[in-house]
Amino acid sequence: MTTSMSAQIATAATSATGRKDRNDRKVVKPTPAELMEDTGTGLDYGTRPDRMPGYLTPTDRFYIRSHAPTPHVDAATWTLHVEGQGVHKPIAYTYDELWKRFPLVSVVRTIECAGNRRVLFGEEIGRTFDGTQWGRGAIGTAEWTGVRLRDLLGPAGITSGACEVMPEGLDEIRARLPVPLAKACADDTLVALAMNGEVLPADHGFPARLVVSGWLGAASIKWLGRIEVSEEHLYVPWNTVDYVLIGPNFPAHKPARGPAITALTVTSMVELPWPAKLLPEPQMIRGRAFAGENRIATVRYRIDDGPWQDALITSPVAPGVWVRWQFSWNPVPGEHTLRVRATDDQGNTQPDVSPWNELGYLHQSVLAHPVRVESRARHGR
Ligand SMILES: Nc1nc2c(c(=O)[nH]1)N[C@H]1C(S)=C(S)[C@@H](COP(=O)(O)O)O[C@H]1N2
Ligand SMILES: [Mo]
Repeated sequence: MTTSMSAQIATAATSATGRKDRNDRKVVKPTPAELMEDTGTGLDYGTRPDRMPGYLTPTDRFYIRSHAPTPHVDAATWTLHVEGQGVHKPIAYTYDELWKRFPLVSVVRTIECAGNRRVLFGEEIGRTFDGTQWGRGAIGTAEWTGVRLRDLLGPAGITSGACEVMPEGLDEIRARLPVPLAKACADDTLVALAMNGEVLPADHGFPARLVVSGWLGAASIKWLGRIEVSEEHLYVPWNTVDYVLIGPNFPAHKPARGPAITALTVTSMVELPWPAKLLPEPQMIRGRAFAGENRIATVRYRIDDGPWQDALITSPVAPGVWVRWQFSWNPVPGEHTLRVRATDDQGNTQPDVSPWNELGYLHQSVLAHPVRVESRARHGR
């Protein structure tokens, strides 16, 4: 895998530049409407929940969430700096060194934006939120290959007082969000160089991105340029004004407007369009459930006012990745409502209403998925 990946490095960089020259798009990969939902920002594209063929999200439809245009980084001259008061000896790595000097690790992990389902959150409470207008598509699962962050920190010598590690992106906004040292040193916190067996695509962070298992997507900083190790808590826009919970239930901690979002909460989705149209015949209904750093324990579903029943979980269950589930249904013609409620191994369960917060984050309510069932003669009209 390594050899073929290195062979692709040149191609990845060239094609990125080529496309940028041809038009003014802010992202590089094609985002066809059959696979991705355009949120209208030119930067953010969701995965269509009904276009997820297997357990992993294929890279061609993996959602993109960027606060600024995809930067074009030349891996040949790029270096990753590890520095800050929390290291004894600052160090810089070249791209080649990252591939060769450290053990390569592959993990399958889900990345989800804290703002996923923001539109549905607005509908739930009868208002709209500012921010990217996400439906259900700001979530995806990939196999990430790279180097453990702790392996990169080691040679710099972490001080005994170090407490936070802050990756910084090379995009226009210099995206950065600190994570506690323990989380930074976890087995599955990676500096990823590849995604689904291919060199990391430009939009997903080429040449290197962080993958922080179970945390809000914003922690998985793309286009890494610098990693700061600190001996004190760092305040940056993303943990004081942007990715914080603001509202009556969430006390502000100055200078932060509210508690910073860390691990994600338990959620689920049905792999059908919204609203869905089905034929009145026996069929398998499939979906996903995700519980951040926890494991999914059960997934239950309910059709209209019927009983809650167990769906069958058909994939491995682990922290930091979604599960796939299914149940069979032979629907009768008419309008139906499908509800799914996932519960994690800590006893957290999807509520009927999500705690309101000004920026519309962490929507996790049981969704009332509208389904119309029509006979073949009327279907498709
Ligand atoms: N440098 C940088 N990293 C970033 C972002 C960004 O705008 N700049 N967006 C973050 C957010 S909010 C999310 S949800 C994830 C999305 O990752 P993806 O685009 O690969 O799906 O990247 C995170 N990493
Ligand atoms: Mo995000």
